Amino acid sequence: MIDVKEYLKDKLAKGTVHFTLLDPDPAKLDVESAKVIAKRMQDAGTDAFMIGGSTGVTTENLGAIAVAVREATGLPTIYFPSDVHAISDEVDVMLFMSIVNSSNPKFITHYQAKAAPYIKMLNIPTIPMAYIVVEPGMTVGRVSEAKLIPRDDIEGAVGFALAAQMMGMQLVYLEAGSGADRPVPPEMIETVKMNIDVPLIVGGGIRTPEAAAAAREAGADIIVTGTFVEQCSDDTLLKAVVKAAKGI
Ligand code: 1GP
Repeated sequence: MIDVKEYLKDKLAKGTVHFTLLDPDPAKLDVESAKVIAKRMQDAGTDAFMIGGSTGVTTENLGAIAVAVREATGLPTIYFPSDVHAISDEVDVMLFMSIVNSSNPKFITHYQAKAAPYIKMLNIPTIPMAYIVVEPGMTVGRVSEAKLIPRDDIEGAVGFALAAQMMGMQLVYLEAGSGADRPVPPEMIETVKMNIDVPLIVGGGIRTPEAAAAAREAGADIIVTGTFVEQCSDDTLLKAVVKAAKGI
């Protein structure tokens, strides 16, 4: 298994990192397509694969996609959890996340308390991460009962990010929601980044080289693309988005 913390430290020291998000819900992705997409994304220059989705994730489909990605690329597999019942030791690391602006304590600490003993038993490495859902929030905003951060409430986003860092979170994720029509505003990324010391992940609605470059220039350390990767069959465009995200 890859030591993802070390891998990331190394990559982040060299510049902005790109993560490909794969949704293991079999209604959206099968194992064979996952191998093909993973290889294409590796060729496009992606650094790692996040695996997760808001619905339909099970231990079995999560594990199967992690194995497929590992076999196809050898790149890190990172579980981006959604369901306390779906936990697989086939991933290299799990983002142990709290949806810090949820209005339901289940998503802040209660599900985590249910999952933690099981994660310990399986000996899965974890990285503590604060997940902050910004408008429009999409499915994850709805499912997690997030009190969405308005797009112009930069101070609100900074408050959550800083509080999370003070609580010991090692990553902060600003999420506009998968498939969002607008990504997180660059001004919000910039101000949050200025206020925290831990790496900042940004995702949701990034599907053009311009949007990826804007997130990187605003200060995102890690840029995530999911929907775009699922939908784009143009390898040149895939490469252009990854390059813009990484600034290469
Ligand atoms: C969702 O931020 C990720 O959690 C990716 O969003 O699917 O819009 O790229 P997209």
